[in-house]
Amino acid sequence: MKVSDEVLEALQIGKPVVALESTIIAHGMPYPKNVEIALNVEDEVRKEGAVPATIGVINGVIIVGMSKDEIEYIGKAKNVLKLSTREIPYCVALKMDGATTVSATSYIAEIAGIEVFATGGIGGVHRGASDTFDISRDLDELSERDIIVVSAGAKSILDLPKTLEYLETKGVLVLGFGTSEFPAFYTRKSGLTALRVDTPEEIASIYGKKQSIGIESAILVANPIPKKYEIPKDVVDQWIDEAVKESMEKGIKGKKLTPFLLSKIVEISNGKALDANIELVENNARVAAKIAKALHS
Ligand code: PSU
Ligand code: MN
Repeated sequence: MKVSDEVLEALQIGKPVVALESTIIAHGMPYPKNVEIALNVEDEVRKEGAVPATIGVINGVIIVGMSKDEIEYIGKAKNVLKLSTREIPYCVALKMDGATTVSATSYIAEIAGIEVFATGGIGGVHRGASDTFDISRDLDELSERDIIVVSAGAKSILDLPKTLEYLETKGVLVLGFGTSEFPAFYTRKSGLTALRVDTPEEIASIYGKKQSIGIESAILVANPIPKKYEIPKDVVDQWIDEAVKESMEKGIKGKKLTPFLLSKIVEISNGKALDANIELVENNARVAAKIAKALHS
């Protein structure tokens, strides 16, 4: 594992660090916008006084704190594996390139000693999971990692009620940042609930208590997209229903399903979904940096 000098130094002197994933770069958004966004997200973390650590695998080396060139490479390269935790050893042993999902990023971040991780949306229980068994590794991984993950909730490409039930079963605490409603990515509304918190300090305090009580699962901070960038729920529902319908018609399954749906939604929305995605990821990065700072104060 290669930890960048900047991240290593920050961890050693107790400066706040925020982990960032690379699947969002390699499989979540189109090139070259993906690279531009990844670098902007890092800037947002820095502006808040924390150090970004984008995580991924290049030529079999796990990198914590990718450089600009490495981010450009992973955003552009073909044949980048989409890594959930179980595929990390395959990618490393065969010296391949890999982008880390929420599960793999959480695993590597915990080993590196990073406590806060910002992403866009987490994986979850897919619609139709009672037939397909398609439940993202993200959820089980979160139940085993001692980390705070900030996301804008989850997209309704998933079955959101089942996703929240599964998180409860697995013992993952779900906090709503400034809201008692679990947000649904492009839209602040889902009709589902989360426990409300209002400040990064409250989240830091809950994390500290969780550790001293000895509970080892993650805390999922659901941070709604800022109101001015929100897309009305009925509009989002139409895009997603259309994308899900096409995935079923084409028989898209397994690892390919989430990337297919993400790119389909961008296409159907004429890029509006991508603009909203950028805003919410940056917003999550800022909140994650604030939480990381609160942990160190
Ligand atoms: N959901 C999104 N955006 C994403 C992902 C999910 O709205 O970029 C990515 C994340 O990296 C997440 C992964 O960890 O997809 C989940 O993939 P799967 O459903 O195959 O487990
Ligand atoms: Mn899956």
